[in-house]
Amino acid sequence: MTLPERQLANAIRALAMDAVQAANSGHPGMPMGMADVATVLYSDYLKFDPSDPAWPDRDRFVLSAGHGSMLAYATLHLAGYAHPTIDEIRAFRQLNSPCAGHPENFELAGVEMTTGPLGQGLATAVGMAIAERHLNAIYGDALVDHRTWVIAGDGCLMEGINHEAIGLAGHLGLGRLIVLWDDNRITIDGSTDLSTSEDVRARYAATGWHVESCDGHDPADIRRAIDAAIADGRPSLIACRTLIGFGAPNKQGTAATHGSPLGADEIAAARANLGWTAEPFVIPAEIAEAWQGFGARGRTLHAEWNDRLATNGNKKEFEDRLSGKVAPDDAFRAYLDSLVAEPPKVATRKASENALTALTADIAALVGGSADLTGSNNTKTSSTKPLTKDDYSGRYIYYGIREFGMAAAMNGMALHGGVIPYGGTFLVFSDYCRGAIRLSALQRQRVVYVMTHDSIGLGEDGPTHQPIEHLQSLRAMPNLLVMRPADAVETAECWAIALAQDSRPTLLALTRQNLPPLRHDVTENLCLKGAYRLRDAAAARRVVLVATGSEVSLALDVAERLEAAGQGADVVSMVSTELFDEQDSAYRADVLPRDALIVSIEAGTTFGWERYTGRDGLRFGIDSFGASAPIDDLYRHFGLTADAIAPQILARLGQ
Ligand SMILES: Cc1ncc(C[n+]2csc(CCOP(=O)(O)OP(=O)(O)O)c2C)c(N)n1
Ligand SMILES: [Mg+2]
Repeated sequence: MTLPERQLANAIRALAMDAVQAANSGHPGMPMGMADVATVLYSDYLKFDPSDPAWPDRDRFVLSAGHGSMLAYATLHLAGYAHPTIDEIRAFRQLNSPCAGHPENFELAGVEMTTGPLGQGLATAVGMAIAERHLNAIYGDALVDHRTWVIAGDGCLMEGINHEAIGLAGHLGLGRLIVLWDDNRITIDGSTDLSTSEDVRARYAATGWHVESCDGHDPADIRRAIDAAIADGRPSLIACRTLIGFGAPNKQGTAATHGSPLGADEIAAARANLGWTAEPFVIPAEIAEAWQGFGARGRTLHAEWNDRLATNGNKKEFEDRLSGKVAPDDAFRAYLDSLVAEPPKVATRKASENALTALTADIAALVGGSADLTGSNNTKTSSTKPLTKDDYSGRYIYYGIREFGMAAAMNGMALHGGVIPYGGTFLVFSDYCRGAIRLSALQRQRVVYVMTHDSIGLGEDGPTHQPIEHLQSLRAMPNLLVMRPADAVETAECWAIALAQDSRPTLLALTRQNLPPLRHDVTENLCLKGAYRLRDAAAARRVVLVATGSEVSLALDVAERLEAAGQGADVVSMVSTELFDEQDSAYRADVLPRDALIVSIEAGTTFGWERYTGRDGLRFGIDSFGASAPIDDLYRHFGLTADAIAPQILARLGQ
């Protein structure tokens, strides 16, 4: 490496060393090891414009090895983005600095996604690459023509999700996805020899990837490998052999550089070794200037792109599409009206398909899929043709049995923009997606999870397939909207609400079994309030029955029994606890009055329902694993029948 180019990379190394030292926390090793690769990427390949980090046709760069966050902060700063400033880098990992411990998409423009949970960055990048090809197929090279770059470490490649992600990417032939693997043979515990003997290159090759290797400290060799990756039609893995902590004379190549400051002595030695004489947090002018010059290429490309957009016949449609704003149209209204005209007795999974049929016909941005349960999740409609290697314009993705990979890919599509992803599996397998659902919520992305077979109501498949703790555990997740509709009208309303979200994901919990129609008025989307009174007590109100989904009709039966015994009972459909909690206290007190016995009914854990019933209320649910049997036997077995519930309530009322 010529001195100047090495010095450009040393700017990343110096900022990483100094920021981690100042914070007394963080990971200097990875940014120091990958500094040369990152410098080549920014100088010659990455398409970016620091003056407009949201330019739709920019390349996407994902730092999957999120612990090396200082690499992202250093490169953004050096390349001339407005943020982070040097003061923000000085405040690395401190409260209110956008330079958080790990990169966060909502803190800094230019950080494409939140990374840190190893493996998910790469898997999310697969979704970005899918979105790029999809939009390219619709709008052409003139408007959409960019790459997705990933820096991933040994950990990202070891995680199980890596298998799902690269399998999907290989199958879909995502040739514009290039992964730069920080092949440093070190993880936290020490040498990778401790834990793996895998031939990673062979695994990627077997999955349909193009594989290259290079010396990660030799710019010419890095360029050769990247050029080969670009030339190949398959997704590419480039194994960049690096020394973790490169430049720190006594610690490089060891796990000691991974996750703690180098210390003043080692930093001084590294500065001497690298020929870096500037003070901490000072970038010499000629180096700053050279880095800022890297953006010139992107600025020119951006200007040319602007010209193409201005004269493009699809300009308005493209801009509308990218804005992400959608509103259900007349066809959806007509569908809602049809539910009143002819109330259907359907499973909510089927009701979801019916709503989607209207919505996907109208909203081109909706791209669906399922983790091999298409016929069970009812996620495919006649408007959504398969998205394949040969036809990226399709809108339905056969994710295969890759729940986590699907969820991460959906995050990538949402983050990319221009696509509103939804995808299905059984609710019980939300556990398999959980890490990515959490990142949908944390990253504030509109992803819709279509989770069917939402209780023991699925019947004979038994306890492995029957969710128990899932609904409540998902409700415990911040910024995730969990919705469990009770009939076809509520299901349609939930879809409208999910699509109207601009900063959170929605999880729809849907039944396998048919449910009777309960709502006969669609003038107002009542689900928006989270919970509402579906039935008013006839006799003086003593009880409020709060139920969700399939148990709302059960609650209505219970109410009949109570009324027959002279005890007035409201029935509340609690579609979404999150939306209900957002209502004002007067509304909440009206729906759940203090002077009534509050009773919850949900075919899942009772854990947490005290939140609404109070300690003195009653909670009906299932606090064990389910069982294998026909549905009616199961509801009887678990005491979820009007026969079983009504007497207990009457007893509590002293009747
Ligand atoms: C899912 C997940 N598990 C564990 C961790 C904690 N962790 C952070 S970095 C790391 C080691 C990663 O090794 P590697 O990717 O090789 O990074 P390097 O040490 O080479 O920088 C671990 C276990 C994490 N961030 N995410
Ligand atoms: Mg490593």
